[in-house]
Amino acid sequence: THCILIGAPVDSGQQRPGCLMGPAAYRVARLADTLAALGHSVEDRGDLTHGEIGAETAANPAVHHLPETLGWTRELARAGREACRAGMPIFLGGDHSLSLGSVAGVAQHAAELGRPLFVLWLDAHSDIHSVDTTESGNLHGTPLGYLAGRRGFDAFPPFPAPVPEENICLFGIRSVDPAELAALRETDIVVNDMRVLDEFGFAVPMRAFLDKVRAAGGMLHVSLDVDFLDPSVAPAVGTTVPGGATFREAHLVCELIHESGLMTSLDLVELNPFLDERGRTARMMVDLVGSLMGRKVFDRPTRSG
Ligand code: DIR
Ligand code: MN
Ligand code: MN
Ligand code: MN
Repeated sequence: THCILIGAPVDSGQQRPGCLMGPAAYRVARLADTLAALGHSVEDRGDLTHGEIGAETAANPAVHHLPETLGWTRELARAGREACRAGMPIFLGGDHSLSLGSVAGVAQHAAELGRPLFVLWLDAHSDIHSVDTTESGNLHGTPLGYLAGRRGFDAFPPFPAPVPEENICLFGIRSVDPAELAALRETDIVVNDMRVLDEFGFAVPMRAFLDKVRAAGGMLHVSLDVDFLDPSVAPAVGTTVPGGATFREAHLVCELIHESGLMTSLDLVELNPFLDERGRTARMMVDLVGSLMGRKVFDRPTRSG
């Protein structure tokens, strides 16, 4: 695979400074070498900036940094679409508001190819607020609402090709705000919350989703939020939630995704290296990318299909 690294030092989607150091931390943690060692070619396109920004405001007074977020969304959509034509974009965040743009670019590309896009959201949170419903005003809580084409995004460019609800899978969630719960209840989004994963394990629901993507001939965008992981293995994130995926569960999920051969783009988001000890979480994330891209951590035989 030709992997295209796109640094997105986005810090405007939440209020704890530090995510802007994420792309640098992934580079220091040897992401490119890890991919190259697995036989992939790697092209690092450096870091984006949010470009020129306006003075847009939102009706919801809680919302902050809207112009910056719009700037990032435009730049990421452009860069993402361009990268999709040349290989597999890996977006190095940056907080999760970067997915407003990364998925817009990927969706535009999929639409041009006439292929259905599927989105796998590995996260503690459901991120399905809109600009109107967010209580924190942190726009990192809104990308799923945008890419699903939901209302409440008048300030944003119309999403190029909204992802059908049944093509979206939430995986690992355990923190959902009331407005998000209401939103999820009116959609056909597949919700594999922690209760489901406790009961059925990680592999069964993951295989079910991947089978659906394969059957549809779909492209698969994976959005990996650091807080999908349990804080004990990935402490460097602003919004830790107890009860997340363990080291082994996370690697299992990544290996299953790799074995499916379906992933066509990837976001790595919410890493805040300033909260870490010696880059531990960055190294954990790079290790997971290794599993996503073909490394067998436990050297288990590959099960096909
Ligand atoms: C919360 C937290 N639902 C909010 N969201 C986070 O502020 O909207 N997403 N942390 O990753
Ligand atoms: Mn700022
Ligand atoms: Mn998130
Ligand atoms: Mn999260």
